[in-house]
Amino acid sequence: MRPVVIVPTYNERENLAPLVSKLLAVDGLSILVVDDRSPDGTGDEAERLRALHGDRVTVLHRTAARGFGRSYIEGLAVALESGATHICQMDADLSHDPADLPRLIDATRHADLVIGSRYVPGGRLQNWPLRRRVLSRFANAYVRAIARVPVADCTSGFRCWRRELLARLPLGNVVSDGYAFLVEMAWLAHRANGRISEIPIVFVERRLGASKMSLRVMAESALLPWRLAARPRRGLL
Ligand SMILES: Nc1nc2c(ncn2[C@@H]2O[C@H](COP(=O)(O)OP(=O)(O)OP(=O)(O)O)[C@@H](O)[C@H]2O)c(=O)[nH]1
Ligand SMILES: [Mg+2]
Repeated sequence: MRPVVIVPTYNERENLAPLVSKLLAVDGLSILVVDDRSPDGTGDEAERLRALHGDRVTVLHRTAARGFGRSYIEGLAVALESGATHICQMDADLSHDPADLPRLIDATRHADLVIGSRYVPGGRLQNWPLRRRVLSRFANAYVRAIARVPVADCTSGFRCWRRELLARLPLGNVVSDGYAFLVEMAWLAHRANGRISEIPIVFVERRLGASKMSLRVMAESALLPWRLAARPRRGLL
């Protein structure tokens, strides 16, 4: 087994070292940081950690237009190319607990995509303001109703893929970038008849750094389910 975790970063300088040290405690896990030329020097910090920890840490410095989804598309290609058997995704801001990764990876024994979910029994949100809770709940209900993705938490960025499913998705056709990227990937997994399962996680609000949530991100998320619902079956999968 060769698991890799992809961590996109934009201005996460203070979060990266504690995150990487917790990830290194997960047996056999490799770490791929995808930084978008963060102005706060996260890229340099990632290089420092790579030098310190050697071949378990890889850093991708993007130069094209910045984007959460764009970063993942590049990271997923690199991870597949490297021969990873299990490809995990998580945020850098310590909202996702690295200690949950073995559970996520293990659950791929019975699924092609495992989602760390805040909205299945046992899942929870910690320290999220009411405004974010309502928005997130609404977003999930909206996506399920329109795009028909059978997932309780389709905007969760804590995931583990079996490489076989990921390798047959048309990653080059993915159109979205923010939260919508996570929805689009879950939708693709479902359309490809992938087995999707959710396991409960506790999501903790970031303590350091700033959120990248914006009006543009929300507008894109509002539009995407309609685009997915209208997407013809032929040609894309
Ligand atoms: N490479 C890259 N990473 C990004 C970009 N935008 C966000 N990220 C990273 O994606 C992850 C999730 O972004 P967050 O800002 O934490 O978004 P969020 O979790 O919805 O917001 P908060 O709950 O407020 O933290 C974090 O690791 C960010 O650093 C980007 O444009 N490029
Ligand atoms: Mg966050």
